[in-house]
Amino acid sequence: MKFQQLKELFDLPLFDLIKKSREVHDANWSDNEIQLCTLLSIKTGGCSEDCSYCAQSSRHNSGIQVERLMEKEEILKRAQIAKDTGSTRFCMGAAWRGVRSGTKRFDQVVDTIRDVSKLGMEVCVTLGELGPEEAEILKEAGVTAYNHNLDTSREHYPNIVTTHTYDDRLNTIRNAQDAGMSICCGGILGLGETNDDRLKLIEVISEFNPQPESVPINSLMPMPGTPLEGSDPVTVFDVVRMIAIARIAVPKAKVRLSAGRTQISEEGQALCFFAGANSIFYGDKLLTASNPSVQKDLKLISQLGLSAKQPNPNMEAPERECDRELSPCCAAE
Ligand code: SAM
Ligand code: DTB
Ligand code: SF4
Repeated sequence: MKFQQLKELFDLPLFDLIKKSREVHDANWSDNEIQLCTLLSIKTGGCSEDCSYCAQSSRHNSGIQVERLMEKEEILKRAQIAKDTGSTRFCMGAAWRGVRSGTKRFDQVVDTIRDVSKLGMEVCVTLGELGPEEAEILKEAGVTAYNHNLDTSREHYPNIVTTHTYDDRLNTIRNAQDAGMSICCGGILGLGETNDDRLKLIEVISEFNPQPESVPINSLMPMPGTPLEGSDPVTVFDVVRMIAIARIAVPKAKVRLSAGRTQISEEGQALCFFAGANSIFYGDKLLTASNPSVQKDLKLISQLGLSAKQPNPNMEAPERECDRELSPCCAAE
């Protein structure tokens, strides 16, 4: 969707915006289900990149313990626990700039993915930059979706990260899509961005072809020792508005109410679900930061008369729409 259309929606009174997003939600998601995704940091800290929100950058003194790549057996144990507690997606994150085929650590991750994918959950990974070859290998190993966030607008991005560019992020997304993986791509609120930056992010994401399979909406969790530790908190209404806009712009995506839920009341989260969120990170830890407990989330879902989504291990990436002007995917035919 174009920026101007998004802006018109954004400028509506909140209830009018939610009315529209709810209509889109009901037309596409009549099931009242919430997807539960468990995150695991399989390689924590020591990252070369300087993302100013992130506790895992080696450039900040966040005080987190740097850890080596977790062994496959430990990851499999954690994945099984996630499945047993009702998660249908297991997301493994690594604090790396990216991965290269032929390296020991990439082979180890690929071997782990092969086994995790046999457990019957959707498998998501977020490992940083990918080339075409790495993307093919990950797809073949059983990755359902690749998470790679754009986080904010192209214009604001250099104020937040200087060690890689927006185009680097877009190239990775394209490589993952070309290899046939679904894309999970969203952003963070609270990076000092303007409302226009938020809308520009949604404009870019909604114009992917195919559109992303999921759109995580994170609120900055200000991590001690990072440049953004003293940032103003994001309000729940900012989150609701962003979710509603994402729901309208990317109707078939799971819109994930992501980092920052510990700061949102249950009533606030209910409003986020009403506005179009239908997925959460589930489990008391995100990557390094905290998240509501499993018991609390299950109780909230039940109190709202919603239910946890059932597994869908065979999910395939959506087809790319053929648009010769936008994407020359079939120009050679
Ligand atoms: N290194 C990989 C990358 O950058 O894509 C994967 C891990 S990275 C931690 C994944 C995402 O977590 C970031 O793109 C950002 O959206 C989110 N994130 C990281 N730190 C956060 C924080 N303090 N608050 C909210 N979201 C955060
Ligand atoms: C996403 O959009 N949010 C998740 C996941 N994708 C990898 C990560 C949130 C990280 C929150 C801060 C932390 O735990 O360090
Ligand atoms: Fe590294 Fe990813 Fe954190 Fe950036 S967001 S510092 S790339 S782990």
